[in-house]
Amino acid sequence: MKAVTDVDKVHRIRDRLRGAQHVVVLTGAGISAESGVPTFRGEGGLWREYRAVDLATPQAFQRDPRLVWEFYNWRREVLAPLSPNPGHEALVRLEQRVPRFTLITQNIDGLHEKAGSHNILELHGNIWHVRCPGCGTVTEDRRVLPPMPLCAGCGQLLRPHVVWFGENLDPAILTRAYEAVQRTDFMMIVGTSGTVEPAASMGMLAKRKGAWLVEVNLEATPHTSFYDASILGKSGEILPLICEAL
Ligand code: BV8
Ligand code: ZN
Repeated sequence: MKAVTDVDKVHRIRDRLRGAQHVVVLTGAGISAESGVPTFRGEGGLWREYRAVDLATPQAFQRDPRLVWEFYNWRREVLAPLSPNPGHEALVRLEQRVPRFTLITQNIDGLHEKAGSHNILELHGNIWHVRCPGCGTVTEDRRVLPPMPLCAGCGQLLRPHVVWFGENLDPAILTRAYEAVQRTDFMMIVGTSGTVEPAASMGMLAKRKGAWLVEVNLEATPHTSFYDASILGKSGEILPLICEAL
């Protein structure tokens, strides 16, 4: 069992959670790690000799769309058989037990939806969705895609419907995320290294607006010292402890 201090911390967090009116949870790649999904900056962040961040850009797609599609098709293949873990499932229960709940995720793996969460804001898109730059259509397509998938409508090369580095987030989704972050009275930040903007600054924005902040991560992050509580450990173990007996 975790050190006594962590048990006290869990109780303290639970007490806060009981009185919360609008809970916001922000998740990153760490919450999916126990499902077998490689994180972005951990050892899993590598594919062949490439760093994920170097392939997740419009420039990389412009330069070598076949390589970028190979990268995303590999990730879809890795993700397809994977299931949500107890961390995802604990957030589904939490959503049912608090007056208002908003789940903001940086993940594109679709595991929160697969677990049964409802009010999800996918800041960086979804790897199971493809978009045609020509006719703008976005479709969900879970099939194994060809090396260079083309739009059935206009024949243009499709792209993954995800937000690449240097691209703007969907304004509607970002607006809803900021509305939730500025209204929340309890925000939990789970499994993110806090390095990618604009998600990385959302915790501090909530804090400035008076929310109570807790971080769940294997390690400290650049923002840990500003939050009200931090529990170090696996989200698949800690979230069920926090969310049970509410
Ligand atoms: C934007 C989709 C306006 C794709 C992703 C210079 C030029 C251009 C832009 C910038 C620039 N400088 C800064 C920027 C802004 C840039 C940015 O922040 N760059 C960073 C790298 C410095 N941001 C953007 O470009 C964003 N757009 O700002 O638009 C704009 C426009 C033009 C110019 C300027 C600004 C768009 C960012 C979205 C990028 N797309 N994903 C894809 O996935 O293929 S981001 C990608 O990183 C994933 O979504 C991932 O979720 C996300 C963040 O990483 P984390 O989730 O935190 O994952 P990470 O591996 O880092 O950490 C995992 C954590 O979990 C660790 O802390 C670990 O300890 C913990 N953990 C592990 N296991 C567990 C665990 N915790 C608990 N339990 C466990 N079991
Ligand atoms: Zn098209």
